[in-house]
Amino acid sequence: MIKSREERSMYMLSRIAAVIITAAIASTLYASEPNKEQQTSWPEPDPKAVKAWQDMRFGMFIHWGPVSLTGHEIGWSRGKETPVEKYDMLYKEFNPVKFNADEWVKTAADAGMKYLVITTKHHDGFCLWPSEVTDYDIGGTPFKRDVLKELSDACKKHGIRFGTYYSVCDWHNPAYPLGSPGGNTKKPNPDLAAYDKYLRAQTTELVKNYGTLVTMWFDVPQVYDVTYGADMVKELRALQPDILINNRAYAKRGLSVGDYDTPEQKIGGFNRERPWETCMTICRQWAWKPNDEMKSLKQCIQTLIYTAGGDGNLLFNVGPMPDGLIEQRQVERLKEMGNWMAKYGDGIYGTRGGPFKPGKWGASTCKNNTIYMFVMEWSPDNSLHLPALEKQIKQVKSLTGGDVTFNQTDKNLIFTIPATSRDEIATVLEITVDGNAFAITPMNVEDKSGK
Ligand code: H79
Repeated sequence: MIKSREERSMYMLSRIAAVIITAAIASTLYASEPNKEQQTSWPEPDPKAVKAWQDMRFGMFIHWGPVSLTGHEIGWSRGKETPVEKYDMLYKEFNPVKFNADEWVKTAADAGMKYLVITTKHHDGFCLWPSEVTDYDIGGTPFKRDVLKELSDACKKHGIRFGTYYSVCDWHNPAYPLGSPGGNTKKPNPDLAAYDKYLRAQTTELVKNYGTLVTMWFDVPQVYDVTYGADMVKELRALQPDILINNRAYAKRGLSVGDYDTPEQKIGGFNRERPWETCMTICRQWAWKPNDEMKSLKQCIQTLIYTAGGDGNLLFNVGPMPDGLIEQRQVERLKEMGNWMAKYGDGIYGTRGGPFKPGKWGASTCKNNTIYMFVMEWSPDNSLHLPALEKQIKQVKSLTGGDVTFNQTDKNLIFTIPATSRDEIATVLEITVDGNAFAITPMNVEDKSGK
C-alpha cells in the first residue's frame, strides 16, 4: 500500500513523538535511585567498531579440541558418548601435526570470510592455548604448540580479523558448580568466586596476548551472573576499547546485555535496531564428525543472503579433524562460497538489510544509492511483485545475467525476467535509486507464489 507524502510525514512525526516520550520515561526511570543492575550496566561499544564488524558480514567459526579424536560433539559428549574419565584424558593423545594456521586462514579468506573466531575453551574446559592458570591445555598435549598464537599471527598476515570464543561455563573445573553430562550434575565443592578468578585470569590472558581481538564470544553463562560478569566485561573493554562482546557474557535476568545478539543454528529475523550474528554449522555438528551431513552450496549461500538481508552477520562453523586439517569437501564448499562472493560480494559486504524484508521470495540489501535484490522465487508469470518503492528507480541490472524489465508506479513495483535467465541459487538484481536506499522504510513482501 502506497502512503501519500502527508501520511508519511504524519507517520514520521508520530515516530519522533514516540521517541521523545520513550526518552522522557527513560530519564525519569534513571533519575530514581539506581539499583544494583543499573549500576553495573553494559559498557556501550564504540559505534565505529560495531560498524566495521557489520561491514564484514561473513566470518569463520571454528570448534576444535581433543574431542575431535572421538568424532563426537564438543562439550556435550563428555559423560555421554564418552565417559568423563576418558574424555578428560583425550588431550594426552591430541597431536594435530598437520595443523597449519596459514591454511586455515587462507581457507577462510578464500571463502570471502573477513574474520575468524575459535573456541579457546568450550564447556569441556580444555584450553587451546598455554594458560598460566591450568595444565589442562595445549601445553599438556604432545603437540604443545600455541594454536591461538599461530592463528592470530596468520590472521594478521592475511588481513583477517581474529576473535576468541570462551565458554563461561566449565563442566571440568571443580570450582564451577555444574558438571557433565550437559551441566546437569552438581559438583561436590563448588566455589563460584574462585571460578570467577580463574575465568578473569584466562580472559585477561586472551585479550593481552593475542593481538587486537575483533570479539570475545562468550557462551552459556548458566550460573555466572551480573554480579561477576559486569566487572569482567568492563575490564575487557578497558583493555581493548574496540573489542565487541556478544550477548552471552553473563546470565541476563531480563537485562538486555551484549553488543550483539547471537541466534544459533537459525537465521535471525529482520532487525536493524540491534546488531546480530547468526552462528551456524556447515555440517550438523560443531565439532568434527566423520561423514557428517554437509549443507549444499545452495543452502550455504542462501543462508548468507537471508542473514545479510535481515541485517545480520553470518559466523559459519567448521570443525577441523584431529590431524589438524579441515575436511577437503568443506574446504571446497567454502571455496565455492568464495567464488560466489567474488561475483556478488558487493551486495553483501558493507550493506545493510532491506528495504524489502526477507521472505520466500528472497532478500534484499542496500548500500548508498543501490538496492541489491536476491530473488529466489518468481511468480508463475515470471515476475516479482513488490510494494511501491518510495524512491525513484534510475536503473536496474541483473548481475546474474539476462534482461530484466521493471514497472514502477505509486501502487507497486514489478520486475520481470525470462525464466531462462533466472539463477538457481538467487537471481541478483542491482537497482539504482535516486537517494539513500537505507532511508527507505523497510517493507514486507507479500507471498504471491501461490504455493
Ligand atoms: O558451541 C556451540 C554449542 O555447543 C553451544 N553454542 C554453540 C556456539 C551451546 N551450548 N549450549 N547450547 C548451545 C544450547 C543447547 C543446545 C542443545 Fe544440543 C541442543 C543441547 C542439546 C540439544 C547441541 C545439540 C548440543 C547437543 C546437541
